[in-house]
Amino acid sequence: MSLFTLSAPVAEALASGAPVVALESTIITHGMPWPQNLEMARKVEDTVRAEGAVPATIAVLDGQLCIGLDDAQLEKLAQARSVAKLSRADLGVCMAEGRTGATTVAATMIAAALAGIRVFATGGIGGVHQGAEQSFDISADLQELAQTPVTVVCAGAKAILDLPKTLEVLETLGVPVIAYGQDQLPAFWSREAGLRAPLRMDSARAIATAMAMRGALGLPGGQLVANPIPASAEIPRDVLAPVIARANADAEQHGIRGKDLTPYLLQRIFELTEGRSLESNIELVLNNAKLGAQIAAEISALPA
Ligand code: PSU
Ligand code: MN
Repeated sequence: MSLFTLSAPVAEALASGAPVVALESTIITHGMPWPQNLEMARKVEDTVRAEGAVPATIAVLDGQLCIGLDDAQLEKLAQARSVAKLSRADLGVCMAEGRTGATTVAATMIAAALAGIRVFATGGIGGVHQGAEQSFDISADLQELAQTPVTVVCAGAKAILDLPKTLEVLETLGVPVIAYGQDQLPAFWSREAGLRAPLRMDSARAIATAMAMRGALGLPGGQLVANPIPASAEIPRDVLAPVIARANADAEQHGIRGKDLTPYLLQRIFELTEGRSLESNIELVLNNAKLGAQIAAEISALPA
């Protein structure tokens, strides 16, 4: 049995050098409630297709690492309960035990790189949590960016994280953090984090070329592209700040930690904003899927 299964459209695109965009599944199972999660997953795939690329949503289904899901598989995953959340540490165990799990940014990067997919679009990455000096809670996503050669398009780090510490760790790990089209670091639901991004680029072609340069230099790892949420969908920082503070306080009070923390915070913010955070979340993921597809097209067009 082969290590992973490519869907027919993904296999075809990879064989012909056509652009492919990897998509994660934890955002479906742990990041959004049913049925908006399925709607989002379908729309993201459609957005990638509309830009002329092939979407490859990644998950482990009954032990098989699947790269590219069909609609029935997407729907089943979106409805499933108690699906495992798979990061680098969990992938092998889930596959060995024949179980089903959703891939985080880290695990999706690993699968994408295995299949030869160079670009991956998502919402937000994991990072350094607030209070990490006590909890040591730093997402494995950051280490993955340092070692796996995939360009990850996100909307910046979630404002539930400690953004200055997240940038410091990424700098230590040698990960390029590139704001797209602006100097400021975007902060997921808000266009600006109040922090300058380490790097800025203004075109998909330049981002594709930078990835190729990294490879040519023999540098391992990927790039993090932070694409600001469209202005029409943004929730301003001052509106969110008290909501995030409240969500973090609730998490602490209820002793939520480890893998459960990010899903808990997202759900709590969804409740506290009466669904507005989810609408923004969906819009920013679609926006990232579009840019991801454009970057994938530029990578396909680079001279071999
Ligand atoms: N951003 C979202 N929803 C999510 C996540 C990010 O809007 O569900 C997920 C991603 O899969 C990311 C993970 O890799 O949260 C990070 O989890 P942790 O902080 O436990 O590493
Ligand atoms: Mn964590």
